[in-house]
Amino acid sequence: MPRATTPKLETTPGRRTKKSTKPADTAEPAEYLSAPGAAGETPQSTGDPSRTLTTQQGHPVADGQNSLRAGPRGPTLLEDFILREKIFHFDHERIPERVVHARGYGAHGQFVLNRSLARYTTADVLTTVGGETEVFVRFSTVAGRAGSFDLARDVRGFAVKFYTRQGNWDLVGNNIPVFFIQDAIKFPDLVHSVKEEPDRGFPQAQSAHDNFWDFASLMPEAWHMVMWQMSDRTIPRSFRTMEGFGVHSFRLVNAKGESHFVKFHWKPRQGLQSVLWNEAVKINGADPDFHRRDLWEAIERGDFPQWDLGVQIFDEEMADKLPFDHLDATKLIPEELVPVELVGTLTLDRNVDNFFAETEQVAFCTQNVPPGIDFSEDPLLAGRNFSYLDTQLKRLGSPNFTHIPINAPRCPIMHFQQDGHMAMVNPKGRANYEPNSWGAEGGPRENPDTGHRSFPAPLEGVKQRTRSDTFADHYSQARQFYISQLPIEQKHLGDALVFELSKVQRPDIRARAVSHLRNIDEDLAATVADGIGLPLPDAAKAAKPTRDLEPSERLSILANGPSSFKGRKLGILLTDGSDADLFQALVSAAEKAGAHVEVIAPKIGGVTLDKGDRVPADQKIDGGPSVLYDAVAVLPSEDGAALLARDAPSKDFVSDAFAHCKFIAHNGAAELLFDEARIPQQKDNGFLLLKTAKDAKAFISACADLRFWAREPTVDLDAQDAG
Ligand code: HDE
Repeated sequence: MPRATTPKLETTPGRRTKKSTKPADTAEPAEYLSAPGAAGETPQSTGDPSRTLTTQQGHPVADGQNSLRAGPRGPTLLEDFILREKIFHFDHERIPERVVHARGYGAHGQFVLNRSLARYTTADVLTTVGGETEVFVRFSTVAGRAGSFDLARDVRGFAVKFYTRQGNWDLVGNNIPVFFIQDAIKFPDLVHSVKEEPDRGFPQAQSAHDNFWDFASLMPEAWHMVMWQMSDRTIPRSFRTMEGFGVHSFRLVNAKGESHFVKFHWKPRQGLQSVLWNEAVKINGADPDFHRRDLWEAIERGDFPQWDLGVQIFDEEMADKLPFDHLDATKLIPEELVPVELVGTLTLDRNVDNFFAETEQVAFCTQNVPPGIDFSEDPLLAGRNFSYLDTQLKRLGSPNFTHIPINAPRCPIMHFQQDGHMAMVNPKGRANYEPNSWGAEGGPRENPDTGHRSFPAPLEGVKQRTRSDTFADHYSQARQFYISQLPIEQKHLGDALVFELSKVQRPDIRARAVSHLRNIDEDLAATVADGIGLPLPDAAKAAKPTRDLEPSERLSILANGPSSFKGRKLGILLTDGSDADLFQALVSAAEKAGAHVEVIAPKIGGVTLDKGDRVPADQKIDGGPSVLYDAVAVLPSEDGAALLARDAPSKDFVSDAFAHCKFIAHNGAAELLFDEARIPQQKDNGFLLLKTAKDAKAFISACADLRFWAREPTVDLDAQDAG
């Protein structure tokens, strides 16, 4: 009798901290060789009644391999309810993917408050110090479909659902603190322009096409965000190395009913880090799931990512003094003007049990705020508060989407709403209305002391369709962002604009885009015009002249990087006969620094080191290109190097690591491979020759800088042109 392979049906997902990546039961190949069902055999049967396969209605299934037929070669019978139920359910497996942010990845964790904000708010989640609040976080890209690749140049969503004791709080943010548009009425146009062009259905997950740049070049308000989008912020190394921002101003309301404005920030303890564009393009081919795999693996190995929640709190008086309108979502408040105070820590420590049930069905709504948190009059936020609830009905198909476990509040829920599709939790008792006179049996009542009260902001005005004059400075903060970047980051930003505009077919759109850059930075405009071979156009007409704001260090990625190699991945290329001592020294130095090591070898079965030890490989060379690693070590034996020097993927491995400014540890034998890959004989300081265990330690400490940027001007055509 063959061993069982039937998966166990779990109705309640259990909490797990550490999971094996191997299936619980692994079928022996021999099981698949026997023809299932021949002569009435039931090859998957276990004999264990508690593991019996059933239909959705609970009927035990005797044979799940063969449909009911009139004779072995006759027609299939309509009577086969097991077949029909299975196909019926399969036909309806998909729900509409999100219109934006379709591709995402989620994880569970907790938020712990370290500092009370009771002075400003009554929200329990922000006032109970030491209080632990369960959270679910979903990271996403915006433009691509659910099956697109992770390293698109795109904004990342950073949506957090806090299951607080006063109801769910959804902080639905991005990894960029500003947005493209000021008014919700432009959102469908923005999204249509960046998505696939409607006639041809491409390009997928890319802003590098005519429609996006046509729209952006006609929307001066978009150009602050365009600067962020063209920076390396949109090609993060990992979800773990991104900041998050609530973007809008919200209100905090305290027990006295006083209101302060607040902007929310997430600061990654892992430090900020991005990849290079040329690397991103290659990662998409090598591992389209690069970001989701990274998060999954980090959590599985217990390297739990953490972010600090920061708040910028300011009152109406301060708001009036700011040199721009905080209700305009295309503006940020520089941290030099209003400091970010860190008040709590988010830790992601549990992967999902089921991607669909949790990551796909999670329904964030910006309107979900507990008492003590309220909205500002940001016109974009008002539109969002309508849109998110509306879209959940379309996606999840029922107003009862809060009954789905991932969306259900963890605090008591008492109301008189009832019925509808898939109603799982219905009110008990006779009273389904209020007020009623059924006394204690009559269900819940409102509570003026603890219930949500909107801040009574005095409002007045003429009903009109208009944009405030205080929203009219479109370029000053775009310039501030650009001048806050380090030179290498400014170069990447210019390269990105040249890349994107070179994919635009209409020269007039390219020129109109560059006309905005002249209002941001003349050097940048000249570099980009030159990069796309265009005479410098006139500057775009500005609603308000650009002002010179002070640079802000917090806007740079490189100025806010990590201080160690912790949480990063080192790829070690080995062959048969590689030096066992050097390999061991490198592995222990990396692990001591909290880094993760993968072995890349000519065969997945692994290699035999010089002392006879067998080391299994994590990747075969062509499945583990160097773009998947933060730093690499190339340690072949003499014979192994001769072999690799003839192999194209091995040459790509080292030439890409070189071109992407990675730190490269190597032994003497690797020189042959470097020569064949045309790496200059004169090695820069990003190369470290490993001779002893001590050298391994020095290499890992050098890797804390993540990249050897001084190399970039020597390997990049655009930089050489500019120079
Ligand atoms: Fe969204 N946005 N958005 N958005 N957004 C959605 O909601 C919308 C905006 C953001 O992981 C949709 O459930 C409008 C800003 C994230 O499930 C939809 C406007 C910011 C996610 C929607 C905006 C965001 C969404 C699509 C302009 C950063 C993914 C499916 C008024 C602060 C959440 C869904 C997740 C998702 C509408 C602008 C972030 C259609 C109308 C600004 C992170 O409702």
